[in-house]
Amino acid sequence: MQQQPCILWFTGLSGAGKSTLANAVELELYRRDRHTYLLDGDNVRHGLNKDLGFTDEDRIENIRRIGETSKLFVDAGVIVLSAFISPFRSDRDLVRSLVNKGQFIEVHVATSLSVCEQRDPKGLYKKARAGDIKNFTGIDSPYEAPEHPEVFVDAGKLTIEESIAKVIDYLESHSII
Ligand code: GGZ
Repeated sequence: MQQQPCILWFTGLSGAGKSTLANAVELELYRRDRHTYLLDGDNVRHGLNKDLGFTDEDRIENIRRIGETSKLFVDAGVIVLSAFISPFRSDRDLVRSLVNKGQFIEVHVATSLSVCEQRDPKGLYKKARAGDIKNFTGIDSPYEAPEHPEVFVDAGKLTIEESIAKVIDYLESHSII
């Protein structure tokens, strides 16, 4: 079995579909007997990073730790799927610099703010608009979109199958799987 370890880094707004897509891609890789590990808010912000909030400073530290953790998995030969808003370009570039060229694959889950806000599965946008949550990405905290992501997915327009296929096609065409 061919497998090159790498970091699949899913970035995008809250509600864009990052975790959904990362989970679906992981399932597809599992079906193909690939060795993966998925990092997202559910297993990181409640544990390793439970001391961090959503100020710019805390987000920077959040992504730094996740980047270092992702690198450890890459050292172990794993395909890591990391799904975080990661709003700042410089932080994503820092993670890119931790691994070898070609091992950091930025997947921009580029669902528009209006679609994310309509979905609002946890009611967080509503609270942010009302001022009950401060520093909410896209409302009163910035999101710096990737300029040259390896994979661009408009999850507001594509089906989940089409979105999975875009990521898998990239991995196959770059001989990662
Ligand atoms: C953005 C917030 C905030 C604020 C709580 N801004 O949709 P969710 O709920 O499940 O995903 C969001 C998650 C973002 O955590 P990340 O670790 O990915 O953020 S970052 O990369 O910017 O460090 C959202 C919830 O946490 N959440 N408050 N103010 N998202």
